[in-house]
Amino acid sequence: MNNQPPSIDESSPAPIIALIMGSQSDWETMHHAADVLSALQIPYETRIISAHRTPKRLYDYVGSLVSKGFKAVIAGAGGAAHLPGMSAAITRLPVFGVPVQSKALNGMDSLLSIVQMPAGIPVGTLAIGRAGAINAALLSAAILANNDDDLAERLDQWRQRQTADVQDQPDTLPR
Ligand code: RP5
Repeated sequence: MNNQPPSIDESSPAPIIALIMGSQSDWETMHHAADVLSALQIPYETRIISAHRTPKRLYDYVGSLVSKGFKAVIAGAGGAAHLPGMSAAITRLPVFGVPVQSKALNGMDSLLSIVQMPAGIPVGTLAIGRAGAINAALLSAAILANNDDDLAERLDQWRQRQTADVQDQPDTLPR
């Protein structure tokens, strides 16, 4: 399990996915998206950006993504989770929102904050928690694969491996 943000390697290709989160505490969920992006060899960049605590960082960073060649944003946040929606307000890039499971309301607050966007500013909202983080990465990959045959091949292989890993019958449990 990758529990540390990846170190920046200047020799790696320029990032095309911005993987942002509202707090260090979100990394426990969002590293699952990072793991999938790494497995599919999609270059990404991670940032902690809070819509509430660091609004200037949000405007500066998300506002610069198009000119830097990024293709999509994955944004994870919990509670009053305004990061995905505000990111979508700032950039025309597709934004995928991951509701982080909150302590107080189990992530329902995060989910509703992210999914209930007003018409005109879309956020593609995924499931609460780990599943949402993984699927945000896979959805980003699926979109990028439309214009990248090598990535399409890697994504097909990833899906075939997943299918092959499902056993026909359950293991017997110890009684
Ligand atoms: C949100 O508040 C973050 O996205 C996080 O999920 C939540 C709690 O943040 P911390 O208090 O753990 O920094 O902004």
